[in-house]
Amino acid sequence: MTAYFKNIDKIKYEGKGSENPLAFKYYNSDEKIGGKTMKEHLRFAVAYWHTYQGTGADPFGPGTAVRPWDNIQDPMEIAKAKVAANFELCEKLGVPFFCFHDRDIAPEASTLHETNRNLDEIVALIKEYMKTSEVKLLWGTANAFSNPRYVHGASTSCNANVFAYAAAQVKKAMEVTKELGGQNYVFWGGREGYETLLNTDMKLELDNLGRFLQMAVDYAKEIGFDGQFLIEPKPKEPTKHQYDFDTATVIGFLKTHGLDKYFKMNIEANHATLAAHTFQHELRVSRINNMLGSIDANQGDLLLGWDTDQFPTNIYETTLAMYEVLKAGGFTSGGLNFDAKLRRGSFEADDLVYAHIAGMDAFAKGLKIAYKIIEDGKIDDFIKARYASYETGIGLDIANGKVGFKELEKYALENDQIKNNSGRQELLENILNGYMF
Ligand code: XLS
Ligand code: CA
Ligand code: CA
Repeated sequence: MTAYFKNIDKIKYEGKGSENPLAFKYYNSDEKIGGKTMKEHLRFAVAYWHTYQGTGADPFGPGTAVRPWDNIQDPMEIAKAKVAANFELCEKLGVPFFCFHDRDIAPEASTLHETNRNLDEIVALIKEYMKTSEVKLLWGTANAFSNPRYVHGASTSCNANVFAYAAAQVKKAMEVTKELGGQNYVFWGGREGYETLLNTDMKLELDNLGRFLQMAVDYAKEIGFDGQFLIEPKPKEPTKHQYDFDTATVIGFLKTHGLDKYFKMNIEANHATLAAHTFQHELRVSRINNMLGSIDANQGDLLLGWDTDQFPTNIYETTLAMYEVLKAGGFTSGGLNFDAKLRRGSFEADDLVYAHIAGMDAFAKGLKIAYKIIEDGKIDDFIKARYASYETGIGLDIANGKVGFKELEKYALENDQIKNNSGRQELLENILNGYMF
């Protein structure tokens, strides 16, 4: 069998002191943290699109990536090489899952019929690999945004034929995800948004998006797909106004359309940044609504206003993310998918390995610190004490819905000399630093 990552052996855990760049310093898959192994906690996944489709092209120049399948011409043979490369990479990294868009794994042909045939052929090949490999599919999705037919969106297009085409594509992508044992199915609203209201019927577009998602729910029931449906919020890019702006917007939309019980969130760090939220904020909003499903583990650049999709290396971010995941009770069907791409200057195939090691170590370290923060309880105790006024007396009555404005006016007239306590933000930031270093 051809090896695509020839210079790479299986990546092992060597611990913090190791100077081997091809070893984990923190990710020790079998190490137990609070009763679960790191592998079970973190559920890493490789993202097919950036890892095998990414070329490093940008608006100023073509791709720079040098890849082992560069000398293959036939698109289907390239697709097959990428399947082999995917299983090899996941196994060498010890990454238990991968994720894909339909068009990442098989090339689009000139008719939908032929495109589906290409997909079936590659899915059969992936199934063959899965017979002998432990690598599984975390989630599948449909790319209903790249092809020019989606210029005005997919389910929110002004053109009903495009709505129908997108439905056919998502139907097939769901079938394929089921066939490969995918544990989730993701909806990211590619071009579901608008550029200007001068040409947009916003109400119709949003209603159509709701109808489309309802059709997906109905079809999942019909075929017995029991994976979790996930929605991935993003505020802008590619359209100026994306309908799935952020978690709060998406939850409101799902509730309006009676769909909230069928969906959880797939939170991407870089999308949180674009929405002017922190990654932790998006995870917290999901968690308190019991909708934290999965994570697209990357990071953005605070100095740039676009989706840089960098590999996650910021330990503060990974720590606070894992704090939310642990507080949510851990992942069930979800995981940490590296929706991240190499910088254009990191063009060698081996850079894919270094990048994943960096991301895996950053989340492993984050997990350990987050676990310590929760176990130690200083921060949680502080928060609990800060809201203690709601545990007795008038606060408890407010929380239990026992009082209204009249009772509260009576209380306030008798208790109008207010005393507040400090929020102690700097103290808490220093306590966090104490856990970090
Ligand atoms: C794009 C999104 C996309 C989704 C899957 O910004 O991150 O890649 O994760 O369609
Ligand atoms: Ca993503
Ligand atoms: Ca992104």
